[in-house]
Amino acid sequence: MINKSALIALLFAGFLIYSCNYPVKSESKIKPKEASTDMPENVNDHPVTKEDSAKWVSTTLTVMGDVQFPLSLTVDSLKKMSVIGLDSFNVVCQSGAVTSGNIRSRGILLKEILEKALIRQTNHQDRNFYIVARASDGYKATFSWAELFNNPTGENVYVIFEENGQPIINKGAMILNCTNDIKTGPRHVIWLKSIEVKRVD
Ligand SMILES: Nc1nc2c(c(=O)[nH]1)N[C@H]1C(S)=C(S)[C@@H](COP(=O)(O)O)O[C@H]1N2
Ligand SMILES: [Mo]
Repeated sequence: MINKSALIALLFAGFLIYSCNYPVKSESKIKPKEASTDMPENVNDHPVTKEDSAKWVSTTLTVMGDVQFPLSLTVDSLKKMSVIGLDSFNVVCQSGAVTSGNIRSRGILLKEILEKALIRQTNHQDRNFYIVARASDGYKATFSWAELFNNPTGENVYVIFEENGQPIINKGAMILNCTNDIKTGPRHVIWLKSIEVKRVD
């Protein structure tokens, strides 16, 4: 004859065995997070301080590399070229965060600068160049010759010198952007200091 406390002890032991074999929640059963190629970025990763701007601002844009006429451009020289106005440009980080919104700007096409500097093409088939837009803090963006000269993107890459009716002070004096990029942040180069043309060996 089993007494009451023995029955309780038996039930408790049974429960313990059950819960060890069938844990309610198992770490291994938690679905791993989806792999992402994006860096975990957010708006707060992009503060531009007055100190940074004072340190990195470049008032000349050097065009160099595989070009016949290396150039040194200022905002004044850009103003003498074919200036285009842009409405409501948004800077969207790779993370999806809008870091700057609804910017009205003025600038010229990068293509016009490269046509002036004249890429040193030796013949008709010599088209494998890449163009690096470099900032004074070391940030850079890359374009290909075909992207600029044989694709609609060429009509969307600008060197900007004015935002919302004002000269660019904090992020300038010149900024490069590519308005048809899906995320415009990565190829939005603030503190632009050089455009470098390089031939693919
Ligand atoms: N020179 C320079 N340009 C840069 C960066 C930088 O660190 N240095 N950060 C980039 C990133 S990650 C983003 S999302 C955008 C943010 O631009 P905004 O601060 O003008 O909105 O600038 C891009 N351009
Ligand atoms: Mo970003």
